[in-house]
Amino acid sequence: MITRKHRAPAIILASTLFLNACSNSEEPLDRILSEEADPVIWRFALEEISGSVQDAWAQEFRQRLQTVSDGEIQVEIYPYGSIGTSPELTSLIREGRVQLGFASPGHLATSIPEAGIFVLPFLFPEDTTRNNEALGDPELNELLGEAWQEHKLHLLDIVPEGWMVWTSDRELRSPADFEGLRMRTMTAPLLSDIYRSYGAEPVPLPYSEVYSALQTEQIDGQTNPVFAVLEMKFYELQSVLTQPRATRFVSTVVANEAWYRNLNEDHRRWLQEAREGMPEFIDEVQQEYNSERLEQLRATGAIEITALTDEQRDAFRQAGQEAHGHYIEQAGKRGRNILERVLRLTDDVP
Ligand code: 6CS
Repeated sequence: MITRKHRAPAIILASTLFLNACSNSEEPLDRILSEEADPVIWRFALEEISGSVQDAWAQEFRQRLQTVSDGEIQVEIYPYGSIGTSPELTSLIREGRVQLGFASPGHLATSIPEAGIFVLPFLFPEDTTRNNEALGDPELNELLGEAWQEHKLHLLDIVPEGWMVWTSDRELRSPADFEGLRMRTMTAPLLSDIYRSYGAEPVPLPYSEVYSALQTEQIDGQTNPVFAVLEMKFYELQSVLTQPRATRFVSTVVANEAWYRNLNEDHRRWLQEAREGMPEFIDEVQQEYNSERLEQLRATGAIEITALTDEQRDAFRQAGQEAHGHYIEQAGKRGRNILERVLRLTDDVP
């Protein structure tokens, strides 16, 4: 039986005091970007709350940086809700008011269409090891890095956070089940194209508004990795969790490009050293968070958990195929090169 449940909002987006304080600052930008202070503070903005995969990445990075710099660099972490929505965080990084942070393609592709490659369904290898190899491909990273750079961002790392699942007020086994479903997506237009190709009515919203949109019945479903469904409490308001294994949630760690370029030799080396081994670290964390939290969700008994069969997945694979065309329309020649590179990487694997 499918029922809707109503509870108090899981999070309330905190005020943007910090953001306003920075924007109204009398200090010129070059002072804010200055590295003369002792210890040097690097601000790091998260698109997720404390206890999330992004938080685990940032906490580990802070620790490692402290060690390699012998305490000279301190990282201040701003969890989601403390300074703004994803596009706002990205703007703060572009302006250099925050040096580092996460920028997820599901939002970022609005301004950098090339980033949309990570939201295309059934594209990257299904096998985790092969997927991680593809994400680390130097040619792919170079093409993506150029696009990020044109938008004042330096692409540091690509961080997979686990398979996206659908949560909804109904069973979703075929594109026909999406007919008329108001599906919350991240804000990039390509995601709307994809869910429209399934028959849904896409509703792009910031992450912070998803719980209340479910509560007020403005949306019928949303899509995110399992760990997020638990920590953002979306399961409280949804009846079915479906695992289509169509797309992984992928985010990127970015820096302000000018700040990165002007780092002194030591700082740049420490930044590099602190990130060594991070892909292996975060992959373990995301697997652990997603599998443990799936069991926790099961234990609540609040949401039915199901997975699509290969045959059912094929119907979505076919329906979503036209998104490749939308991606190339939006991301142009470089987008075509990126898509061709990913297809080649996927073909390369036996
Ligand atoms: O759905 C979103 O908007 C967000 N989901 C996650 C898991 N991370 C950040 C992103 O903005």
